[in-house]
Amino acid sequence: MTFKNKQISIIGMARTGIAAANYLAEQGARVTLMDGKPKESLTGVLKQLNSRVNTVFQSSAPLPDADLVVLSPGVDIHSPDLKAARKSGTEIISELELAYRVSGTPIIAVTGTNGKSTTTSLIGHLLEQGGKDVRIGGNIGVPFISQVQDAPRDYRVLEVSSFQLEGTVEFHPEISVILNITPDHLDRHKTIEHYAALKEKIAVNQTRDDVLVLNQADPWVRRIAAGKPSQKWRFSMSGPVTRGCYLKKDRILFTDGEREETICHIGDLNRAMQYQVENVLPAALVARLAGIDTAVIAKALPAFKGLEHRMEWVRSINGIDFINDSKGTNIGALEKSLNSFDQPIVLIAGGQDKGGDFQSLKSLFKQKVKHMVLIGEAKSKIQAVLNGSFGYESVDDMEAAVRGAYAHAQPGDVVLLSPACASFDMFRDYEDRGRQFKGYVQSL
Ligand code: UMA
Repeated sequence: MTFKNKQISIIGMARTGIAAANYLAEQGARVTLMDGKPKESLTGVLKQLNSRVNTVFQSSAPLPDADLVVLSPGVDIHSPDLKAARKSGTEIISELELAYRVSGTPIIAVTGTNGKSTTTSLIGHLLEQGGKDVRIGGNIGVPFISQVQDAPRDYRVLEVSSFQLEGTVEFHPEISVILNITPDHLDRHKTIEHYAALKEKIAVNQTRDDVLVLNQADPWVRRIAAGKPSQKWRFSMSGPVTRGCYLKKDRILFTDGEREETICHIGDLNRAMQYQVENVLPAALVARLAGIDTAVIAKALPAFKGLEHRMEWVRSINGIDFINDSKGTNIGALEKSLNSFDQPIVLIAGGQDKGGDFQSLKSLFKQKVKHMVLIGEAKSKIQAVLNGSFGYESVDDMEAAVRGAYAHAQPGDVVLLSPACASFDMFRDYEDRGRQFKGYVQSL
């Protein structure tokens, strides 16, 4: 694929747009990078750009004579700004598609509503421990296009989001993993059907030579897999699979349909990962399918400590465990987190509402949560659901949330920050929220 002298418009002047612009400029394309924001709020960007990249501010509309338009994940492919380009027949693709077209190395791609980053990182870790040469990238924070000139010998392991899949055409992983599909990003995708259809794009170009790893328990994932020609391998937390990885009491097992192997026991895993076995199963399965021996996987798993802000154990005080799950920004994430504990939970939740249906969690709250501390703009929405059915309080900042939660916890309880909401109403981002939580917990 040659980009020399092609007129290419790239929308979104952040991590992805910068990396795509620099790559294409190096390939000899005539690149224009644009952003809806004013220049004053993007001054840091200019220093990072190849001098041949032209910039346009306060506009997300591609140039009228563009040969190709490349979108950052944050740009909606249905934006009115793209109408003219679409009408004139100009190709519009995501950065994921662009990078795929020039990459060449076999791809393992992971999508799903929750657990993508952890599973992607764990697959990378297991493959590396098994002696494979891999690069980890994508939605996890490293734009794929920034890695294409550094080709690993064996695999690229990519986390891919619905935003990135929206603009794919030929994207074709050798191994695709779909973890789960529950409502998220409906402010952009509108319906769960449309959201699921975008997740499905991870598997649509796969052939019978490729592998699709899927969650046996998830109805949306099962629906996507039906009728696909790829080789299906399954994982399950509840009951055996014909071939794949599953949990039997406290053992993680692999079966190829004929022989069964014990990979490890849950107790062998790092504490944070014991709450995230649902991500360990697909990661171990992918590693096995990539040719890593069970003994190597068993040895490598305990060393993986999980990701910051994802069921991260912070500290124990008087037998009360404090867990930071700030990366849990939707209802599905909170549901999984609550279900990970047998102990009573004091829950800190709330923030910027993403249209989640808290009503669906009401019975789980009653079953698992002894007290709730509500923060952020979604407070009143959650209060309306709780409707006085059990104890809760409303606070204005993280320090008060941590103190309020601690005051209601007893030895043997868990204090869990799992907001089920975005963070932007009170914090810079979910990382800032998680770090503030950890800071106040450490100062108790
Ligand atoms: N912009 C426009 N016009 C628009 C929309 C946005 O100009 O119509 C501009 C904004 O003004 C801003 C820029 O686009 O300056 C932002 O682009 P971006 O949001 O794509 O930001 P990046 O830094 O490139 O980050 C993206 C992913 N962001 C999103 O999906 C929103 C990052 O995922 C990803 O890590 C990164 O690429 C590298 O691949 C973040 C995320 O929240 C973590 N992802 C969602 C999730 O995980 O749930 C999908």
